[in-house]
Amino acid sequence: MRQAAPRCPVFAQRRAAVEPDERRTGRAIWRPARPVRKRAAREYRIKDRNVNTALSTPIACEPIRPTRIVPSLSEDVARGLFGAPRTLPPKYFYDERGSLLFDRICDVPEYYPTRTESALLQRIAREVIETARPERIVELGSGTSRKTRHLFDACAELECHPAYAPVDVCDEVLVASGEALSEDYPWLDVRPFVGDYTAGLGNLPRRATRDLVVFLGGTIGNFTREQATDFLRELRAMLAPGDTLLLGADRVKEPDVLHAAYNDDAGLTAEFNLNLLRVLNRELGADFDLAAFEHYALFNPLESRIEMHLIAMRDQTVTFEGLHDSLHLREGENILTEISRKFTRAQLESMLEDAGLRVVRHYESDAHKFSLVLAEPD
Ligand code: AVJ
Repeated sequence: MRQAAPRCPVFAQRRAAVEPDERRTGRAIWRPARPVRKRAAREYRIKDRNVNTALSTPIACEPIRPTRIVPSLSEDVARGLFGAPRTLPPKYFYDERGSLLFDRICDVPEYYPTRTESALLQRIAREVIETARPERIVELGSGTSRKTRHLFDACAELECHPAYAPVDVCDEVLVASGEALSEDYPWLDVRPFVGDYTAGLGNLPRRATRDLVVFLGGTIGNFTREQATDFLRELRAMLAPGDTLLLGADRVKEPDVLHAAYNDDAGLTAEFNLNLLRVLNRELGADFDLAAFEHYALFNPLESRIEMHLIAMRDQTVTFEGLHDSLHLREGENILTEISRKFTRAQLESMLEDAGLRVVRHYESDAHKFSLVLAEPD
């Protein structure tokens, strides 16, 4: 049966307030496909097709115990927002509203990564499954598992029937997409884990199975070089001989293309960025005035990364119910809310090799826009 607790561990509360921010721009930037009410999590699966809830298999999420202490939101704020440079971890974007916004970003014409990776995955899925021959597919940051369906399609064709262990911070999304997957792939045994995978990799239950671990979307680019290496080493440590890793990563390309992808005309990325302040207002009783900030994303060629900022448009003081200090921001000050690193083929391979992972196959999309690398423990 569905478990009562825990819900989204990152967010104590959730709000399904998905409304266009008309005030800032004078026009509706975006709208949900249909009204999002209490059952907003259902939207994830209804989005693609209609399924009969009554017939769906109940999905339970198993919490993963963190292997190390994860800072709370107020600790991250105290350290990141009050320090220099001002910064916050990008995981806080993904409350329910932020997850829905990200889903919509994936559909804007300028945001190429999701589309490109999905097409590439579709093309190579059979070969990946034939090579990895997985008994279990573990997916880190599975979200709605939309792209992963290409792997399941290939599994079905090849009559290879692995179990599926998606890992995500949001239990609603895991349950909703797990139910939809169980209906579409009746052979698929879906066993979700809920928790922060950057803190709990070591506690993912091991099984005597041949695992294919997938980490898609280019999220590895959100980590600094040091964080990425630490993370991949930890990942390497959980792989046994015979296991494989499929890693998706975005590639360096013309700055114009990168710039457009993080500055879409519809303003969704701006909304997504500003959503972070809504999260702080809600979770920490802060009083950020969203109209006093502007989204600013640029490609920094020296670091080969997109940097996403929120810029204060005027001097201001922000108070937090949950914190003693007030935050004083000057006009023009910036908060770094996300980095998204873009790799060369060689950088990607040496990053994996430094972590003790041998590249088995390096797949590239057309025009080398995006990479999917299949690797194994060396
Ligand atoms: C989901 C982390 C891969 O870095 O491109 C999209 C998030 N940020 N637009 C990315 C994101 C702004 C995305 N990842």
